[in-house]
Amino acid sequence: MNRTLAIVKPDAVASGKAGRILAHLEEAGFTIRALKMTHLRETEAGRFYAVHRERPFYQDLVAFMTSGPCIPMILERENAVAHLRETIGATDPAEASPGTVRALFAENKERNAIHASDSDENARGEVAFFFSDQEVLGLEG
Ligand code: 3AN
Repeated sequence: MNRTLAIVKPDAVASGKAGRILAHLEEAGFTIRALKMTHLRETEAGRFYAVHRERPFYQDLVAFMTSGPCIPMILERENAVAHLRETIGATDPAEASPGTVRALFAENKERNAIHASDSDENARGEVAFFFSDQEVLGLEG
């Protein structure tokens, strides 16, 4: 078993899709091990998406991610990172496979309902971004 980080993004929270997305993730075999609702500040969203700083969509992405509350969570299942990427679908919902979270719930390439870590290393960093050592250690039981 291993873990990854997902975020239900502000578009999905604002349009009342968070519950359906969580149900979809559970039906895909993920266990929700930790979850919170938070409203990112500009500096936090900028830090989270620092790898995209030079991209033309960066300012809009930061504005979107700070536009309302989002729901970061730690998800567990075997091969968690790869399975979650498969479960959420392509960045652009128009290209996402039928039945994926983005095909079902995303509005467009930017307002695309959900984030998922893209490697084990990034998953560890992103878990640490949103959850304290105490919250994560508490999971070890
Ligand atoms: P993914 O979320 O599928 O890993 P990334 O890491 O390439 O995609 O992009 C991070 C986020 O930046 C996306 N979830 C999306 O919200 C936004 N984004 C990516 N590409 C574009 C684009 N061409 N136009 C607008 N927003 C984009």
